[in-house]
Amino acid sequence: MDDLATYAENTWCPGCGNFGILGAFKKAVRQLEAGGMDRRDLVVVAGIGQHGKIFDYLNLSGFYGLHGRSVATAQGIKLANPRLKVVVFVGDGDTYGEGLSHVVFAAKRNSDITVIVHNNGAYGLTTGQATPTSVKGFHGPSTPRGSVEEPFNPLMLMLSAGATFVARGYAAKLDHLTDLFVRAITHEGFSLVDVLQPCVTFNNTYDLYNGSVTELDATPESFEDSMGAARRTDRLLIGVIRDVVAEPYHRLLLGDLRPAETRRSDARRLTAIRKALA
Ligand SMILES: Cc1ncc(C[n+]2csc(CCOP(=O)(O)OP(=O)(O)O)c2C)c(N)n1
Ligand code: SF4
Repeated sequence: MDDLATYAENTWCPGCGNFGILGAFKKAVRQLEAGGMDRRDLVVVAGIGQHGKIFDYLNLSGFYGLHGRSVATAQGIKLANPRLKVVVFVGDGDTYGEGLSHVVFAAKRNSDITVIVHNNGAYGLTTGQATPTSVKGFHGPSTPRGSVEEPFNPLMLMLSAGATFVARGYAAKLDHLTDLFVRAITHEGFSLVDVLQPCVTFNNTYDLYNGSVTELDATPESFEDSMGAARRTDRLLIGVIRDVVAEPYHRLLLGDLRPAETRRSDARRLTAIRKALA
């Protein structure tokens, strides 16, 4: 029996890359449990979109954020209870579009959360509009004559913002993706895994990725080499592109404090607020 599954009926299109992400994540959770993690210490936050449905299909605790705001929610959860592992599932429209500033600042401050981006180059749930990672020429309801914009490179953006762990995976390479998820969640500090996720209905990129995705041999050592790996377009490199150690935000800000565990009772807080306002 799959004890990570739920009763929810899966409504993703057959062949959607999201199935690979769900499968790899379940495998990663089991590996982390085998290493001693308690799944009750894992919190899932999901954005709004096809990607967000992953939370419906996972028997784990969590929270649906607003579209574009789930990275902010995840940071709040981590600050309130730093003992928790917080994983956020977001879409490329959700987080590189509406929520861009949240993910940039989460990376800058090294917030100890893991962001998993279902990057399908389209706003899937709302029927295929162009996102910041849609390729030039992309046809959709918002770009009927083809997008005239160049996409931006999210990995280069995250590196520039100071992310301490940056990786790219491919939804069709399940074991490789599982390993990326385990490493990202184990990493102390901000981690982002950008997952190349074919959307069979609005942006079917299986052939493109099968022909160009290449596994990195090793994590680049210098920042410049990480940038070089992220920038490549002749091959799409998958693997860990950056992995460095730095103090996470919650420890810099709070030391060993755990606000959720040491918080005052409502009555004491009300008394303190009344006193402050008097
Ligand atoms: C603030 C706000 N703007 C727009 C919407 C409508 N909306 C819901 S899902 C979605 C698209 C999601 O696209 P993406 O984040 O790329 O995820 P996908 O569906 O492709 O997984 C949009 C625009 C919303 N719910 N809230
Ligand atoms: S529309 Fe695209 S992203 Fe949504 S379920 Fe179908 S294949 Fe997946």
